[in-house]
Amino acid sequence: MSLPGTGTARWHPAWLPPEAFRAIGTRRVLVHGAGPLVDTVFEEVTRACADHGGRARRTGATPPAGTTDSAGPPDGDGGGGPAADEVDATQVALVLRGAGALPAVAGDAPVPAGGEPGALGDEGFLLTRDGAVTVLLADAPAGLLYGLFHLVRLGETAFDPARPGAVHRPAVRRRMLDHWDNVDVHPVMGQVERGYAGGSIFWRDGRARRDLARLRAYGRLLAACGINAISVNNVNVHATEARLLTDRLGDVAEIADVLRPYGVRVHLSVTFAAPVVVGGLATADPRERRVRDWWARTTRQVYQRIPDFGGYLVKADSEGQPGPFAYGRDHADGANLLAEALAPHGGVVHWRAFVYDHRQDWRDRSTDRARAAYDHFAPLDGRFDDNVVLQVKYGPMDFQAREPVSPVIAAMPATRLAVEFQVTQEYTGQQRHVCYLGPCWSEVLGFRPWGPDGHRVADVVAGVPDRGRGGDLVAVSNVGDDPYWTGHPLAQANLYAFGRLAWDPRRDPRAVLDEWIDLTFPPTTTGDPERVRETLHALLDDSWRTYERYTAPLGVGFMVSPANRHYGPDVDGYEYSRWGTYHFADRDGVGVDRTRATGTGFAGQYPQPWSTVYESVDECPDELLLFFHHVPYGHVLRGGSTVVQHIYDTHFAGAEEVTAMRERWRDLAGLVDPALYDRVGERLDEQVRSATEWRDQINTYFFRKSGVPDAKGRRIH
Ligand code: GCV
Repeated sequence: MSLPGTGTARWHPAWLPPEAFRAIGTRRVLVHGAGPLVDTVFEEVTRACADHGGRARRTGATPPAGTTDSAGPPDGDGGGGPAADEVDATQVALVLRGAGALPAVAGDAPVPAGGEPGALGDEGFLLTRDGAVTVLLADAPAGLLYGLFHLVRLGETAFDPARPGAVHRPAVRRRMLDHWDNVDVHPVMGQVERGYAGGSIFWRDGRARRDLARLRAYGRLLAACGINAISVNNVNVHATEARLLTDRLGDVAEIADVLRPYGVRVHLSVTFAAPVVVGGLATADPRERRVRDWWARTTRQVYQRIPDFGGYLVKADSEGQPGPFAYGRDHADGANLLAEALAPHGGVVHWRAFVYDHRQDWRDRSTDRARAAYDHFAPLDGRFDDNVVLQVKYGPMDFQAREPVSPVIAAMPATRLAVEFQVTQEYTGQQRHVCYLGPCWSEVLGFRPWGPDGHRVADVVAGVPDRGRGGDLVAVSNVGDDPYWTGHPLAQANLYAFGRLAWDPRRDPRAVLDEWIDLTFPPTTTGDPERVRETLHALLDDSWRTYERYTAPLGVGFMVSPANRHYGPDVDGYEYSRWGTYHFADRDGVGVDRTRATGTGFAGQYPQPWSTVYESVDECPDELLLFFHHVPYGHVLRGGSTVVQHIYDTHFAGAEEVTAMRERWRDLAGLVDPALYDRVGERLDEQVRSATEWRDQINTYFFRKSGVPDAKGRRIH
């Protein structure tokens, strides 16, 4: 592995290997504009040109320390002041409008509709041409940075004279990653809760790691896929982590300093009990003046240290975390308390809607965990301050491979909402299994809660009149200190896809994968780019559905091993637990009755047409049948098969598909980096083992329960 500008690298370059910058790095590039993010753009361009023989030049700014206004590569090769003919020879101009007069090379570039000066917003950019010059224009420095990475993604095609001009803007204003990283190693959860990529890149054994070079590389990767916010500690806030808000704030400020040049703002998970835990007060009651003063004072201090601090992320009254209920207050009281403290500084509160009874009695059929978020939050719509973002997991349960879209998303038009995904693969193979989640997220974002003619989830998040005030897309990070960042090298695709879909939720996840493949395995380096692309598509495209096929069937969820922390099968592992995650299989049938007529009534939380569709055993989509209905094993699915035969068929098929994936990977021997090849190969061996285990346990379980043999006579134990 080698990194741009370094010797032996400690980490894989992921989607930013030096080769990815070849197209821009071979050209004469002008960067025009002022400010730290433009400095970053210029540094990137300068490095690319140094690597590939082009020339970088800067106008419109006092140059950053250590360079000259007309610098070529930093080692001086090709540097020196630009002669007039060199200026004329500019091939690419990245221009921040408003930073003095436009350079002549970009002055006559046609501006596509919507790209008029001032119209591009904080992060947008437009790509056009002025004669022979490719011109990228932005109205704000972040737009220039995102524009640069757009050019990198496009490669040579960016410079095609026939390329029509186009305006690009993110659909969602905040595209955020939440790290569930602990500062102290937690006795049960370790350094990173649900982390499958080694330790934390921020913290180790109670201290800040201060691996600033790596943090910077991380910021660069995030910016290159469009992520602009991050929270740096677990939503379960323990004693040490609570102090990040106060006497350990310097650690957070240091991370913010490193990520700032890449446009990534830092947020902090805080405990609702902070006034008590670190503030020395006797109460955290949101109605108490001294509590409000404490938050105001503490938050002011945060902003003195980190002027662009993003805000607080709060898990309250959830899974044992403290919250406003202790004081007889509700979630709006709690969230608005923090919002009030953050508002003068432009900060936001992400208040999580993941609230349910985690001490449920499995004998109690009237309590339904799936109902909980809606029951708690829908009545509060309209009561949250403008800088509160209610953060809702995409499904009503907990990041299962298949869930319906959370009904909360359609129920709170007067509240800002963030939809939360889980890039870390807690329930989807824990980065030992290939499971490309782009198609899952794309389905969620494209879901239309009000039926075929209505708005999509992505529209609600972006903001639509009467339906949604606009909010964010958020995901739990899958990154750790592993050299490949994500444990499984192919899990990098999930992080990349989250960022790209958050920027543009309408993108086809296969096209996103194409981008990721071309950047990570540049065609010029692999010897057989077609084979690399085809093989990676063959492994990744359908891997989420393959995973679904060999694990819990038809949307029923869980069936994972509590002992192995949610890895591998254990059909009844949670059946008699307090977590509310049951499948209710008996000798006659399986599934959870969530209908209004005879069940928990959860189906009634959806607007039409979905409440009717989900209520009906005949209309309910097969893949969600057992989420909404308890049916006999002989129930015939819309697809024509019985439930139990479907279980057998999908489990045999899923396990076979994984074996085929492993075979397919062998096509890449000698074509990709050998260490990466071996790492993926080892994980595929484990995936084959695990998928076989899933197949056998699930099939055997249902065969024993139902007594129904496999119609195809295959071996069931
Ligand atoms: C951070 C699930 C996970 C927990 C996680 C929680 C949450 O319950 O298993 O590890 O806690 O979700 O999202 O808050």
